[in-house]
Amino acid sequence: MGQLAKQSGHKPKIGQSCVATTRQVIDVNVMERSLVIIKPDGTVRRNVGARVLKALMDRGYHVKAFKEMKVSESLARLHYDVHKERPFFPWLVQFISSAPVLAMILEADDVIQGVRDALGATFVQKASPESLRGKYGIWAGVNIAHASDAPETAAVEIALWTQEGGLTESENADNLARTYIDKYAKTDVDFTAEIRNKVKASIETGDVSDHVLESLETLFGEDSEGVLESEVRALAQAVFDFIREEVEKR
Ligand code: RTP
Ligand code: MG
Repeated sequence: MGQLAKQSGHKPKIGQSCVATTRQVIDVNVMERSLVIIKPDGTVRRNVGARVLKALMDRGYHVKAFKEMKVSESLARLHYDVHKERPFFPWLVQFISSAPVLAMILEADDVIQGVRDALGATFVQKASPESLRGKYGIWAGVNIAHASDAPETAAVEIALWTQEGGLTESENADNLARTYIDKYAKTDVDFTAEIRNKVKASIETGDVSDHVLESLETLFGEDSEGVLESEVRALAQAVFDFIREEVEKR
């Protein structure tokens, strides 16, 4: 928001101009921003994460901040505070903090709805096959990415991840994201179908043996350059715990 508009407390809509008392017209043509997180199931699988990032950048979004980071339990709890009464909240905190994520601020007109459209429906089995969750998501809420859902939540999330997550705006962020894509989107390694089949079959047959956990560790570890083994294991464990909860519900 323009400086004067900020000082006066007046909140013009995005794209409006604001007439100051001095009759000087201040441009408040600020572009919309969204906080986007490529979740651990995307980040650990390097080629998949890089392809999701590329698909978003190919839509013309500017990357204003970019950071690969581990999410602390406290940041996870604050980020998903809106869901704190839901039964899946403890699992969600475990999942998002299991292994590194890619946190970023994207900027463009209509970026909030645009990213959500690109991701597709929340639950992977309901996401259209062309959407990013439809292409790369694993199952249900193991769904590749988070994206802000409204300008107000975007502002709160950006402030939270800046203050508690150390996400900082930088002139270099767009370049960092492009370097990441160049580094990791080189291969065609994609075990989405294998991981999905494993999860689906385990839920359907009620198989929660150690063998399933070991397979998930192997599959998540196939393309995980630079990710610690303990982080790959923690991600596999989060997905395995999701399977166990689904089996218990049946
Ligand atoms: P996100 O916040 O991650 O962008 O996803 P969203 O807006 O599409 O969905 P939301 O309702 O905000 O849910 C946040 C995340 O919680 C997990 N979830 N699990 N087991 C369940 O019933 C359930 N419901 C939601 C998903 O990981 C979802 O992305
Ligand atoms: Mg949400």
